[in-house]
Amino acid sequence: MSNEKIQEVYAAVEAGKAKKVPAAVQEALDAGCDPTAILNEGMIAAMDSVGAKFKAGEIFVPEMLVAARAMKKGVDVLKPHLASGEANAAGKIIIGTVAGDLHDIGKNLVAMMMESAGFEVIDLGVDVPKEKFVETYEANPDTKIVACSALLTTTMPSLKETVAALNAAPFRSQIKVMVGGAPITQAFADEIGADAYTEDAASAAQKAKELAGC
Ligand code: B1M
Repeated sequence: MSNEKIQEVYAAVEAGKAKKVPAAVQEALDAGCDPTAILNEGMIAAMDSVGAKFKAGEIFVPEMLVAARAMKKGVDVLKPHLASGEANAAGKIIIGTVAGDLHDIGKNLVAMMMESAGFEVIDLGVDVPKEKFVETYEANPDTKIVACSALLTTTMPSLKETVAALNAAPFRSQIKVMVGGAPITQAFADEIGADAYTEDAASAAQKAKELAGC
């Protein structure tokens, strides 16, 4: 029964039904589905399917965009059920998707999970120039972690440049630099000199707590 409800979320996100997704997520919650399962098996899995169809030339950018909008509506409903932490107690985090990259769903999930873990999150959005990460730290020197997302293989060099700019900054020893996104690996994170790589939003929040000494 609850699996059926998650399948309905999956189908609505995959089809980009922005009006239907919030109701489908609510129904899945009401049926007792685990919020994390709704997110992973319903919404993220649907986006993977959308990505595979795009790659196969079955759908195009507008359809990806519509699915992304639908997913965001669903995340709004899910957010209070995933959030749990004490607000702002763990410290400050700066987060953004690197220059040239417009994908924000994964980054938004990471930001949301970090907020849930008790961090105050300064979200710089997408297509963030490396200088902006540095300037934002300078304006917020109590920041503990700078977190950067890259979702395209073509923006991995941009992530490298961003981390290099942070590594060259005089405040480098005061912060931890976290990186992530679908094409990123632990090996790449090590190569570019980041402090931590995590695969998904939940482990990013967990790692952030560890790095901040919470
Ligand atoms: Co684009 N896109 N897209 N896209 N898009 C992908 C990423 C792609 C894999 C699709 C495919 O071909 N199969 C492919 C990249 C291929 C590659 O890199 N080799 C791709 C492409 C090619 C493109 C364009 C180039 C298409 C074009 O224009 N021809 C273009 C690039 C635009 C740009 O950025 N400059 C483009 C555009 C778009 C849209 C704007 C239409 C839209 C984004 C809308 C938005 O984000 N608001 C879009 C979408 C929706 C996708 C897919 C379908 C879904 C992305 C998504 O939201 N996934 C995607 C296919 C896919 O992912 N399977 C695809 C769900 C999200 C939860 O996952 O973002 O991976 P993800 O986040 C994960 C982890 O990566 C991790 O946590 C999250 C889960 O818990 N994570 C972190 C993320 N950040 C982290 C940071 C951390 C730790 C973990 O620490 C700091």
